[in-house]
Amino acid sequence: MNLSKIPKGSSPLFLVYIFAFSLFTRSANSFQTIDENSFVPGEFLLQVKPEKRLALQKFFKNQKMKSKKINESTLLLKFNSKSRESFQADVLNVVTNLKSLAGVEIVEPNYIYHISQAPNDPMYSQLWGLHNSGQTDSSGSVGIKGVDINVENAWNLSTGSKDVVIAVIDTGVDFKIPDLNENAWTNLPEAKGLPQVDDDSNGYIDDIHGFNFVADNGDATDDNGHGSHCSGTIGAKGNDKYGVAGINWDTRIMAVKFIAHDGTGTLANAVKAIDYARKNGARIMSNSWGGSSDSQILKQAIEEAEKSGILFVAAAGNDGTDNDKSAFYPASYQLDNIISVAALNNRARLSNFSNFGRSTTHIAAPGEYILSTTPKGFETLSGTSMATPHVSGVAALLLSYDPQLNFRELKARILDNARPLFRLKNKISSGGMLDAFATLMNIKPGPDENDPALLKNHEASLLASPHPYANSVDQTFKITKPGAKKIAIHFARFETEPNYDFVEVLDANGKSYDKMSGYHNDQYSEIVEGDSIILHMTSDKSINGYGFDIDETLFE
Ligand SMILES: [Ca+2]
Ligand SMILES: [Ca+2]
Ligand SMILES: [Ca+2]
Ligand SMILES: [Ca+2]
Repeated sequence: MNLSKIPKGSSPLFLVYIFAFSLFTRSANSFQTIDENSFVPGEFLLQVKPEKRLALQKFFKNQKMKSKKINESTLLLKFNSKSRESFQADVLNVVTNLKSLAGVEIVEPNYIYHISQAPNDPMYSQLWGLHNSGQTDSSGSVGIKGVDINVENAWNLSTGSKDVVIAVIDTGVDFKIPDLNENAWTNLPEAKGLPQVDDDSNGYIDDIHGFNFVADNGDATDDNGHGSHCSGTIGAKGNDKYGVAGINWDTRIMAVKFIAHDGTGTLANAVKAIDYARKNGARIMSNSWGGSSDSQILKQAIEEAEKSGILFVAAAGNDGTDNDKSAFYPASYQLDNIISVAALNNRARLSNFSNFGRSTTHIAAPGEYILSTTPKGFETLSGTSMATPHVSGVAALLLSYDPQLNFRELKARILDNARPLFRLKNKISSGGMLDAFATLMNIKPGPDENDPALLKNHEASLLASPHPYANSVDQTFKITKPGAKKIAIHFARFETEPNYDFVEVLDANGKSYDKMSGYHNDQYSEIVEGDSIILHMTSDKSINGYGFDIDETLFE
């Protein structure tokens, strides 16, 4: 069964069904190489016609096989130890033979199911982006359970593969870091070759794990920390009882350094870096960098990568601005192979610093207080730089699971199966956050249950702040729907000076639900408990924006 053909928009129940079914069919397709840990050796479950059960049990007894009744129509069949060996040798034959018996309807190995696979890396519990248990991040923000990329379920399908080469185009990678060491891409002719000799004649001397375009040599060791941090999210060795786990426990990371120690890189070196990764076998490029300069030459280098079938994942930028209005490159180039990534915090909100753009920014991923590997040890960093390797990592994981996919399919699988978050509606083209399991399964997650649009009653409502609002405003607005249990509003327009002028959302008891600032046109407020929603507007002493217009009240 081809998983990519599962219809979209399936209900959660359907999802569970398909998951179980796919476990069976994937195993069935590979009986000869089936992992012996995936079923109990020598055991089969038989679904039989109830009226034939006793006769079959008698038959098995005569054959010196033990059978046990599970229910009226199900038998557990156990081979003795001798026949277990032949069973291991050819499971498919055994299944065929058992199926041919009169009264036997279904034969399956006695499969072993696992709890969602969590790795044993000691710092794993701090990685809220991979598993949000409601833990507090290093800023003290208490996370919302489940606001993560749902990778533990995906790890039941794949934990990565050494067949996938992913280029981290950045400050280099320090492969002396124990969690990164095993997952380095290695150019074998150079690794076994001679110093100062281009052993593989690819035009680059001593490019053992990648290339350094700052120093123009084969040593792409990270002298900043940024590239190693991104690499840890993509592919820190997982389940090794050490440090952190990456999205891919196994992968091959190509270190392509064009950004110097000070965190800056030139266009000339960016182009060389992209060309290098393209010519040397990368399938995915992870790019946690950018700027406002629109370069046709840079765009062409990425177009060449597209022609070679390479997915180019790029950070949306950290200015807190709308990329639809002021572009950020390379994320904003309109190319089919680019995914532009915004940053999310552990409470399902777009990071204040994250750029967005309803047409030019594609998906959000964890980007605040992300723990990962650096040459100095484990460090917590924030930025769309940290969100980007989550998406690149899931692209690599998907490629390990389904190696036939081309870059268009990789991109579509990731974006079409983003998990909807109402705060991302009208801000990010997919309207959602990265979901690794949904991406691998190709099943679209259901709607955001916190979405105010799902409240039963919608009523036109006209309420506005002064336009523009004044300096040092301290004003309260209130909307009441008597008898309502929950209430929310829709802002047709919301523009305040980012991080200086605020609109706090409260209930009648003064409980705070949100403190909004910046640009939230065509956005809902939080859902507030009770029949009243209160908006408390405050501004500082300079630079005042439009304010807000409310056009709808929602309640039930
Ligand atoms: Ca070489
Ligand atoms: Ca060499
Ligand atoms: Ca580890
Ligand atoms: Ca202001």
